[in-house]
Amino acid sequence: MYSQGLIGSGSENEESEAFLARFQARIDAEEKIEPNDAMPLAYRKTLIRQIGQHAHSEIVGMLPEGNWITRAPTLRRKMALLAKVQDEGGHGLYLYSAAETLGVSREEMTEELLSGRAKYSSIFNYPTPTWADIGMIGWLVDGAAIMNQVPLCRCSFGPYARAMVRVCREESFHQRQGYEIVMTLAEGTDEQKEMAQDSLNRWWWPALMMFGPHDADSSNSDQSMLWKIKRFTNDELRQKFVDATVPQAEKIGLKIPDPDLKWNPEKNDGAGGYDFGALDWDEFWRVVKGGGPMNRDRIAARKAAWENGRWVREAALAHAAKREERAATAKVAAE
Ligand code: BYC
Repeated sequence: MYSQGLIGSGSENEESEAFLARFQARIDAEEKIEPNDAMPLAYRKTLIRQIGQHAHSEIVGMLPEGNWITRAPTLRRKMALLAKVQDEGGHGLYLYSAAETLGVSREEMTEELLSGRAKYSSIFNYPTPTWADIGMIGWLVDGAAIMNQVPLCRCSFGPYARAMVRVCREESFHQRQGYEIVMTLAEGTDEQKEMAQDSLNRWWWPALMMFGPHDADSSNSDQSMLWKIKRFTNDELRQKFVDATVPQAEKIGLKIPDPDLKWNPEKNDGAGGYDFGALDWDEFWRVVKGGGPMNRDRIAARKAAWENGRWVREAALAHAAKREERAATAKVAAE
């Protein structure tokens, strides 16, 4: 996702070697890059793409859980889910604001999402037919998100790094509430346990796909690592997630749906880790390109929300303009 009208893009078109070296030296010295600092155009574009995709993921990610708020089994579950979905909306807003500091507008980003030009996380294109899926999203999807986002708190771009600090705190609460839902089902009746296992079978592989393609197929990783936007590669984070999550599944008696999953004491430089089976990359790319089970519904829901909210945006702008006008009139009268 690339934007038009980037702040300062004109002068940055003439990026001399000395300018690029100075910029890289700041990155290597762990200095934070702030919105008004000079930066290579490609750095700006990479951030707009990633932060925009991240913001869209938070907003689209409200949909699969949002449709369970009224159906959650108890008042306590409803309240927690309502608060969680609201948190995700807040994350989207911090992230859109962080992207806006790079010179792209919220309207442009939304237009790119609704027209299908901007990506959002593949994971939100899977359906949530049972209550166990809501637990699974918290445990696995928020769990994977934390694994990816904790290193982003050290991202070289200041506004993104700072937004991630609060996001990670909230995601860690979400992960626990999800795990608690799954644990309750896993310790319940046979039928409830079966529901939890069926849900794990459906979400395990898509959760691993959240980390993106294999490093060898990751077109952006090398440069993003050099710029310290990413601190770990896609495969490194996927491995950390598997190693952290398998014992959690074992603790509540659920089985990871991977016949190739095996403890390997040699892995992770001798610290040990799990070998796991091959991901279905055809499925991954199909979903990323819009062919997942829920892609069409998700975009249709976002289009309807954007259209239905138009009058609210217009009314808020008209109200702000009126207040500004009144304040200006009052100032003139006072002089
Ligand atoms: N889905 O070169 P690569 C949440 C794209 S929401 C779709 O490795 P990169 C939550 C990638 O964009 C949290 N597309 O890319 C919310 C690239 O495309 P282009 C979501 C994917 O950027 C509600 C191409 O594939 N988290 O927690 O270096 C409820 C090649 O990939 C995916 C974030 O957004 C994917 N899974 O690394 C509950 C984290 N993977 O533009 C929970 C922020 C890759 O080159 N993003 N692609 O055509 C990142 O950390 C990085 O962008 C990624 C990909 C690790 C995802």
